[in-house]
Amino acid sequence: MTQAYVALGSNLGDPRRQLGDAFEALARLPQSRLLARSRLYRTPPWGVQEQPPFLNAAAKLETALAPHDLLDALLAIERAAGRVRDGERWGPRTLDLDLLHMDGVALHDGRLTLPHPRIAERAFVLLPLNDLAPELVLPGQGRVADLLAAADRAGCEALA
Ligand code: 5RU
Ligand code: CA
Ligand code: CA
Repeated sequence: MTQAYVALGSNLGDPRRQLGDAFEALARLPQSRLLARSRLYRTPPWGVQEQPPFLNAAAKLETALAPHDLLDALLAIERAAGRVRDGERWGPRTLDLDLLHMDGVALHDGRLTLPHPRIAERAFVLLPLNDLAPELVLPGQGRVADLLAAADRAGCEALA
């Protein structure tokens, strides 16, 4: 079994409900257990700024799935949430699930890079990940709590 961390994001439809449903879907993944869920954060949109604010969160799983099988399962959860991929790369979405890290795994291919290469620069990933694993060291990037301390979290807030 491997511990895995997944980022959740939504800024279309009913983001709070979609993240709640996504946590339930993660809890039902085969050969896996949902160990912890972060708080929800409201965050300003990065990348393309003319879109609604996001809700972001993170999940900690224990899984026997191989990385690409877990990725396929996450994409299936996105599709079940009504995610439409219309070619706009950074556009608004009902649900985005990103595999951030799996303990002991480093890989890079056309579908997946682990650890996710852009965690260090994204407060909307670091804030929820810090709820789950402040001491986690991401190879090549650093310790989550240190990365968060250096990140620009302007406009980000935890929901009650
Ligand atoms: C460029 C820079 C593109 C940073 C992207 C989310 C990026 C987002 C999200 C917030 C995107 C990828 N902004 N922008 N939360 N995803 N707040 O989940 F992240 S598009
Ligand atoms: Ca993403
Ligand atoms: Ca994604």
